Amino acid sequence: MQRHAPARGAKEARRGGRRRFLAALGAAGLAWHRIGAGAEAAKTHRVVIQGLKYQPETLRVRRGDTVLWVNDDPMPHTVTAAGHFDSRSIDAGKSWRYVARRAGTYGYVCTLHSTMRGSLQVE
Ligand SMILES: [Cu+2]
Repeated sequence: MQRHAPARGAKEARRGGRRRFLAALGAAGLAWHRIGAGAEAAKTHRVVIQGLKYQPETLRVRRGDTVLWVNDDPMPHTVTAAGHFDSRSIDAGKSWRYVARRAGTYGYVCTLHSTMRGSLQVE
């Protein structure tokens, strides 16, 4: 039993250290949030689907940003870049979000309406 006392002490010390580490991490996170509020913070971009068109047709985002396609048409559409991303059917009034993780230019189409084309540029 006596052997457990120092062990518990060490464990508590470790726990204390961990608490301090987490507190430091929290402070750093807050600082980062403040600095990043302008240029670096991930953004959400909106593309409205209306009148059989993606608006805007071409969108440029940064890696980590989210793109939200909102279907304002009375029929379903898709956002499909073969081999990269595919919303599948987005019903009227619904939306689909995609987090752009890889840099590149991705042309996409609506598989239900061949005239609908858009482009997502990820930097
Ligand atoms: Cu469509």
